[in-house]
Amino acid sequence: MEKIVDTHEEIESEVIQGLTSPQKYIPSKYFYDRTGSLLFQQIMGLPEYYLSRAEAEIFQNHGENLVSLFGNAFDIVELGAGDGSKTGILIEWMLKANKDFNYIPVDIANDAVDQLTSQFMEQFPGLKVDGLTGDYFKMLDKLNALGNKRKVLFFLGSNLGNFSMKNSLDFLQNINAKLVKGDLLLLGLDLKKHPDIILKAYDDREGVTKNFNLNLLDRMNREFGADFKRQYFIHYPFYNSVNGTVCSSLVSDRQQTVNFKLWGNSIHFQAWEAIHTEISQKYDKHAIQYLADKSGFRILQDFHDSNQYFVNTLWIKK
Ligand code: AVI
Repeated sequence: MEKIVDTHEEIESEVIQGLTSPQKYIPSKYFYDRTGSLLFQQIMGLPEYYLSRAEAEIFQNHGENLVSLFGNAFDIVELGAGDGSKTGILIEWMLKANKDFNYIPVDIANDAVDQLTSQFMEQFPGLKVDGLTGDYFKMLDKLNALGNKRKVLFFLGSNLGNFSMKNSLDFLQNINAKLVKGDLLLLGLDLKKHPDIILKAYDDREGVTKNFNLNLLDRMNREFGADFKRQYFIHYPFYNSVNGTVCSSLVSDRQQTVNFKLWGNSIHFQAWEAIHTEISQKYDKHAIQYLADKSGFRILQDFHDSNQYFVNTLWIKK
């Protein structure tokens, strides 16, 4: 398994840059240390977090039809594979249909890739799994080395939604540039729906999402010797129904100074100043068509769950 992980210095400089900018932020990819990945797995099972269930339902009900569009021989590259629970459903459909394929999971979380690789090798004997750990952008460069079978890229779970619209477009164009005509991209995207349903998915009753957000501060304490006090920060997600964006932040409930021992510097917070931590974009069909058009893909087919909460959209490189 190949690993191209961010170095401690890279993480530190990105975090410092974020916390010293006029509007403080921490990039959302830093959610996924060991604790954060476990918390995200818990989020996926929450009653309010409908996204994972909707996507699993799509794969159960439409998986046979969906994998029939992949052809007979291909490599599956899954970006942000996580715990692979939904992908397993598609793998079953592909094995049932006797497809000739390798599975290459890519994730920023090292543990997730290790665990997924051993889990899938046990669950699907004979399946060829070859995991990669690292930042998606760095990993895209590895695609060319995979050989000349058709590539089918998976980017599921509305992971694209954690990028701004501009970064999403850059990312999709970047993917497109690494593929050849006829390669496929399967995206899982969360759709616009009643704003209350969306907001609850990011503000669950048990407080797991709150812990997931606050774990960013614990991570700073663990890795950079910072002294964030999580009880002085409020988990604050809100949904903007105009642009379809859930914006999550941590709001300082008082004036305070946080010291970073390893970095030898401090960050000052005014009362009610926030750290922006994540956006989770919700889409409609016009936005999806726009992204496909602008990044050099054609939409082959869309698959929805019975509530029309979520879409798996299969694109082909033009
Ligand atoms: C991974 N990603 C698609 C999740 C989302 O819905 O934006 C991360 C998440 N953040 C809070 N809850 C889940």
